[in-house]
Amino acid sequence: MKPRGKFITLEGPEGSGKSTHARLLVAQLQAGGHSVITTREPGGTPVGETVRRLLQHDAGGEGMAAEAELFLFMASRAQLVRQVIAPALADGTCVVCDRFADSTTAYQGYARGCDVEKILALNDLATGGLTPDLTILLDVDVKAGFERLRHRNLRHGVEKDRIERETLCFHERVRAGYLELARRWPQRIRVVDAARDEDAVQADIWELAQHVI
Ligand code: T5A
Repeated sequence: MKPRGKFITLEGPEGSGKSTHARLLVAQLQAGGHSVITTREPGGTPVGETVRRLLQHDAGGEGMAAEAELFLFMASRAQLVRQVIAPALADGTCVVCDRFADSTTAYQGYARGCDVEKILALNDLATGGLTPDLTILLDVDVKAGFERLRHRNLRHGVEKDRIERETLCFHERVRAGYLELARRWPQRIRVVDAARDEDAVQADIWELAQHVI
């Protein structure tokens, strides 16, 4: 039987560089001869991508109750784990995921105000108990992250989505919530200073990844 693949997640506030560094990490793993796939949350499956549209840009998502939002993220996650992540890991493939369960605890828990301990229990149900081997928390000042997003969105001609439009205070609570999670699970969640240039950030990520693969 093949050894189980490793599961690495990237987390952090808006514009911290998760997608950029997920791509770079996958390229490094592939160059090292590892079998690896990448996916994202919300999304990564037909169910998840449909949920993503409702959560982010679809006018039908405006005015959504906090609990409805919470369960939509959980629904996307439950499908992604069963359809994509668990089968890949069982096949010996590494999985790099752009956001996972900690996002819900940070955004819907610490920032939105849903009960954090209940969210942890719901995450356990949605993931079937699957926990990442390593979570990279890309920590960046909220305003600096939004400045990066502004430039990126201008280049691509896209508007802020529903959650990006939340207040600065909301996003400060997201960042503080993530740092609280890193204090709670210091072995799994490793904080990387994402205010630095891409090469410096990626070097730290690669060093951390090598400890688990
Ligand atoms: N959400 C998600 C919840 O509320 N609950 C949940 O449970 C989950 C799963 C998802 C939204 O959903 C919320 C959180 C989010 O609001 P999304 O579109 O997937 O939204 O976007 P995010 O995951 O938030 O990603 P962002 O769009 O914020 O950006 P990234 O991926 O963090 O950043 P990236 O890589 O696109 O980089 C942004 C720009 O910065 C540059 C890049 O080139 C790019 O232009 N950059 C750097 N510049 C300088 N130095 C560096 N080190 C840089 N790294 C990247």
